[in-house]
This record gives sequence, C-alpha cells and structure tokens, in this order.
Amino acid sequence: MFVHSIHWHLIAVYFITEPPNEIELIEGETAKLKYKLSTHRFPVSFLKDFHRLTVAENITRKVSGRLKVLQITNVAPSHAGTYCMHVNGIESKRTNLIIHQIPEVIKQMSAIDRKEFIKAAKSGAAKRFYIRVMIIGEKSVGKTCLLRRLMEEPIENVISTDGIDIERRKCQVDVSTGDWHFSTCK
Ligand SMILES: Nc1nc2c(ncn2[C@@H]2O[C@H](COP(=O)(O)OP(=O)(O)OP(=O)(O)O)[C@@H](O)[C@H]2O)c(=O)[nH]1
Ligand SMILES: [Mg+2]
Repeated sequence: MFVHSIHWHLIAVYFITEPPNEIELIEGETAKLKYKLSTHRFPVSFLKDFHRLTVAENITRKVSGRLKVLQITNVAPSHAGTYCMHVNGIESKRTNLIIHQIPEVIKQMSAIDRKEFIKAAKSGAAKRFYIRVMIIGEKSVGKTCLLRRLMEEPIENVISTDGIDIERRKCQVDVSTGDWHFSTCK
C-alpha cells in the first residue's frame, strides 16, 4: 500500500538587507542597490518608476544566492528615479536614486580633473597645492625652451631672457602618484 503525502512548503520571503531610502550620486559614478533575502528560491525582478527594468549595457543584475545586486555603472541623469525589487509578489522598500549632473565644462576636462571635481563636490572642499619650480642654468643653455617644451608650447621666437623671468603657468601634480601632468592643465 502506498501512501502519497504532499507537503506544502510555505516559504516566507524577508528582506534582510535593503538599500537605503535615498542614494545620491554624481554623474559617472556606479550605483549599487544591494538586497539580501531570507531565501533564494524565488526569481526576482527590479523595477524603476514602477516599470520592470530591462538589462542594458550598463545595467546589470548580479544574483548570488540570497544576495541580489542591481548595478548601474556610469550613471546619467536618466537613471534617476525610484527603484525597488519584486520577489514572490512582495515589494522591497523604495530607493530614490538622485543623480547630480556634472557641468558641461567639467565633462570636457581631463579624467584627473573630473575625479578631483567629484571628490570636491562630495566633500565640499578640495586641497590645492602650489609648487614653485626654479630652472637655473648658464646663459643660453635652453632654460626657457625647457619650460616651453614641458608645457607643450612652441619654442620658436624664444628670445634671451633678461635677468630673471618669473612665469606663472599651471601644471598638475597628482599627489597620490607623484605624476606630473603638464599638457592637461593650461
Ligand atoms: N640644439 C639644441 N638647441 C636648443 C635646445 N633647447 C634650446 N636650444 C636653443 O638654445 C638657445 C637658447 O635657448 P633658451 O631657451 O633661450 O635658453 P636660456 O637658457 O633660456 O637662455 P637665457 O635666457 O639667455 O639664459 C636657443 O637658440 C634655442 O633654440 C636643445 O634642446 N637643443
Ligand atoms: Mg631664457
């Protein structure tokens, strides 16, 4: 005699970790919305402004067991909105993604300047270092030409310097790497 027994497993889904109610980013940064569930048994979907999110080049879902991450790289103002996750008919908390635009003039700057801008915009302050460089040498050895070449300027029409010449030029030094960047900062 066979006894058939059917067990119904009612699995409740809990959100153990959810992203904060608000995430503020600056254009170009990466958004990561992390959700951890009590179970991995149900498929999940992400919603933006109440519409199901489709995977795009810079929008990826990373699912690893109970951990589900929605990642948006290189965020743009169009990514701003309300995000949430759906699982087994349950909706997570909503997260408002706020994207601050970078001014056009900053976008055209070098990668180092943009990085510096983002850092300054987040902290509200930027450290600026001033460096004084003296080029000393005998007459006509090429001091003025050296300076011009470093600044990627033409060396035609260089005339002999009368005594001391004090020139104010801008150049950048990445204090974290010690690299000098002459051409990016005129
Ligand atoms: N062959 C060669 N000539 C150079 C070089 N750099 C500069 N010169 C020439 O050297 C001459 C002097 O260059 P400057 O840059 O004016 O030299 P300086 O040391 O500033 O000279 P003063 O200001 O008169 O002391 C110019 O005729 C340049 O064209 C180089 O790398 N090679
Ligand atoms: Mg000179």
